[in-house]
Amino acid sequence: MSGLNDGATNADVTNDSVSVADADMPLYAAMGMTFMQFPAVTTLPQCNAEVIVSGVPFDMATSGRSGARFGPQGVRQASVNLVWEGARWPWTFALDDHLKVADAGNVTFKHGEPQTLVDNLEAHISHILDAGKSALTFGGDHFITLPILRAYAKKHGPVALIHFDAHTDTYSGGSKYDHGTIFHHAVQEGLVDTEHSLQIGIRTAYTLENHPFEVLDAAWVNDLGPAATLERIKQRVGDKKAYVSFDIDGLDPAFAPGTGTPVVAGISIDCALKVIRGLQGLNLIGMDVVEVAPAYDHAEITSLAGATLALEYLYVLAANKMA
Ligand SMILES: [Mn+2]
Repeated sequence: MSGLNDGATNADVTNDSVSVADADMPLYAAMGMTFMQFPAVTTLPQCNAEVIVSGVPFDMATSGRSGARFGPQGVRQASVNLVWEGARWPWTFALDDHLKVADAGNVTFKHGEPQTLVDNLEAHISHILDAGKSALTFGGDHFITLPILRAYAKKHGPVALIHFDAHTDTYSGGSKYDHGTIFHHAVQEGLVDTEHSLQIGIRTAYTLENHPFEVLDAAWVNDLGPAATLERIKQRVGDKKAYVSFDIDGLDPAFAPGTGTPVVAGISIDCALKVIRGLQGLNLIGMDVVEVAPAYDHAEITSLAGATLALEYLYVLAANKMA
């Protein structure tokens, strides 16, 4: 063990996955544990995992309360509660028997230079996709979905988007690094196949005229329930390649208080899990869970919800493979 004054610096300390204190790495970027205790990986093309988990500890695009940079670690920490169950209820098989998943740690960037996050994240996701794998990514604020979608569109063409959120994130004020404008830019850049995309759980103002997405607002979902919601999703998405973006503030603050811009009267975690579980049979190619901000959380409610939604998605991928 190095003493304090022997010339060693933190930059010399490494573990299997990341350099703990790379000069360009923001504080808190180092990974403490993996999601669901999946193996940690560094060399993506050589690893045999089919799904690569990544964290993006970035919240410089947040308009409200910051703190989503701690989301990846919050979700990974809460996932410990889910590891013991060999076959997650109500699934009848163990995930590990049917889907190989690994955790690649956190995407890093240069502090104060948001464009380096944009570049590094798109390159990282492209690296995963070019290796024939798919991505499950934990934010970070919702801005991270834009570079991810750029990588996905480059590989797969415009994707059908299944977007859970309290906000449409289609605001067009022109701001570039902004978690409220990402789907405006994604549409402008042709990353999303809007004819086959939906936004679910919306309960804040947006421009109704020429809105590019079908919206299932929170009141509609709460009144009609998960079965009707799934019917609309399946009809809209069809057999298109579909990407799921889950802003945790789509859930009601009772189920997800730990987030930057909470809005009351959202959907329940029970409803959201039933909807994710019901996506079985769709051509799912990726997912992110964003806006978990553990500093505003209580008893890991929000982190656990995020971890559980992501795990449910992995079971759906496994079930799709088995079908
Ligand atoms: Mn959002």
